[in-house]
Amino acid sequence: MGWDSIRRRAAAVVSAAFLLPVAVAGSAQAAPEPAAITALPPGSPAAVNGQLKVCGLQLCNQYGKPIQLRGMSTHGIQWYAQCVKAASLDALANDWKADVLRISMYIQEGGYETDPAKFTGMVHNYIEEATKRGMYALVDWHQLTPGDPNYNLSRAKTFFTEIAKRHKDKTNIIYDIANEPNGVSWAGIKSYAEQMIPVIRAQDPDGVVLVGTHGWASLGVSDGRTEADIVNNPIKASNFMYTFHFYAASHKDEYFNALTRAASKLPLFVTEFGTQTYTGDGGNDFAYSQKYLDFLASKKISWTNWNFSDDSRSGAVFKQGTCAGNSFTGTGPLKPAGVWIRDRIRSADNFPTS
Ligand code: IDC
Repeated sequence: MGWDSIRRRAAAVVSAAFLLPVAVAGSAQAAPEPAAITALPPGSPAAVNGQLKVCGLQLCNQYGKPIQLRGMSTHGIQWYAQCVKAASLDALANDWKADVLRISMYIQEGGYETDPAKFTGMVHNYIEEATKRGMYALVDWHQLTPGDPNYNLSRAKTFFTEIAKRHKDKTNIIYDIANEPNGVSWAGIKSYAEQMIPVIRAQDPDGVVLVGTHGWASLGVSDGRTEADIVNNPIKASNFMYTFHFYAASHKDEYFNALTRAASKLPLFVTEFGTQTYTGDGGNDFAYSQKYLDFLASKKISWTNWNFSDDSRSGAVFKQGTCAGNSFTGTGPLKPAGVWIRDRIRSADNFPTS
């Protein structure tokens, strides 16, 4: 079923129920929290699918049906906030027909640690902007260097408590607590996840949580390990998924085969991939990328592509300079990787409602 017919069918199920009583103007309450929950546009991906839940190995919608979400990841918001604005998000939702926006907030490299209040505020805002446009908001704790997520544990607790507390009544938030763990064992990541998941659940009991796997979210392959580390020692929690990342010009059969084996054993979400090398640059391998995407479609494994910016690299979908203006629709502003990925995000969704 196409997105447009879903839009028509679901139009009646308007989410007026999302509106909460508006705070009394001039009340003494200092809390700057929004008075009302932003409504999801009827018929949009997030309105149709509603609150997600991990069921078995799948990501299921509010009707308990497995679905695949497809969308884009921002670049680091400390560098490319200029690419995440009204016109570009309108294009992502309406022209690209994306289901999900991954909000990539680095912790180091000039990110969250330098100004927690500022970055938390940016993420709050992007969540509202995604919500207004009917997309899921995937909040990415983009730890990378250092690679051990335990290094940022207390920061992560503070950040996710604030995010989950503010947005717990929304149905379109997904929490990614570790982008790409590296230089850390699977046991170390598991320990981190088992501390973080309850922190989020204390605020938002039904939000889906994602956890990066060892070896830069390679299911361990980049460390010379395999998914067996996880299968033999899974995270003790519910309603979460493991993440897998690939860059198709670098990561061929060994990675692909690990993915295919893991897909029959672990709930997976591909929160990052590129059609080029792991530098996010270089030539595109669209043939191998298609092999990955065909497999992900066959298993209804959700994905977000890296990245929605105009940096100089081949994996940034927009031509350099695009983000200074307001023209984001169509293929005109896109590099080759952008043209390719837009087509694959635009193709019809399949969101069963009964
Ligand atoms: C890259 C950015 C680049 C930045 C670099 C270092 O494109 O501008 O200087 O990070 O932080 C990942 C990471 C992601 C990388 C991306 C491409 O999650 O942060 O972005 N990549 O190298 N894992 C594999 C590839």
